[in-house]
Amino acid sequence: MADTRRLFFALWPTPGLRDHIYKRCRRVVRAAGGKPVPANNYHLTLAFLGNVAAELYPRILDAAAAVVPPAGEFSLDRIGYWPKSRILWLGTSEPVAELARVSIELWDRLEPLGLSRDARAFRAHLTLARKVNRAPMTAAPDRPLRWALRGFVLVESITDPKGARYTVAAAFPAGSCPEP
Ligand code: 2AM
Repeated sequence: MADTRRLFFALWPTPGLRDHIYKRCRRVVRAAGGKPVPANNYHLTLAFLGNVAAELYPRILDAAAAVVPPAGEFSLDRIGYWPKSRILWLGTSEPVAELARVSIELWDRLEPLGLSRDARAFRAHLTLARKVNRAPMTAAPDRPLRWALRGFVLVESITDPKGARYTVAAAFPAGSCPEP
């Protein structure tokens, strides 16, 4: 089989934010009855690449380094459920333009490498649980969670018998772009 890597770009919470997400959502996650995502795996996907040829990896890094990383902050203030994918998620009540911008810019630079843009419109969400069969009992976390944007990361997903294992392969911090 060709040498491939399963990759996606994401926001990765700090340990402090990750703990707050876990604590403020655990009641609703427990009540939802699905398969909770382990807190160590929490992330907000910006662009899912899937399995890509390993030889593309250096060009993917270069493409990402040319994107202006997200800055500012936004609030995770909404819990939702997508029945089709059976996902319970934590997200935002309003679209976050800054995140949509980064997702679009990433794809603008990845497409020329032969990677396919997700046909669906970007919707910022952090998956809390999978295989969920019922809508959540509440539409908000115990309190909104503020996410201070400090850049984004490239994550490699390694599938082992216990489920997906995510490794941060590269970071693109805010403030790392060369001056024009
Ligand atoms: P999800 O949380 O809504 O499932 C790693 O799999 C990350 O990439 C997940 O956050 C997942 O979103 C996202 N993703 C987007 N498109 C995907 C796809 N076609 N297959 C698997 N994961 C996908």
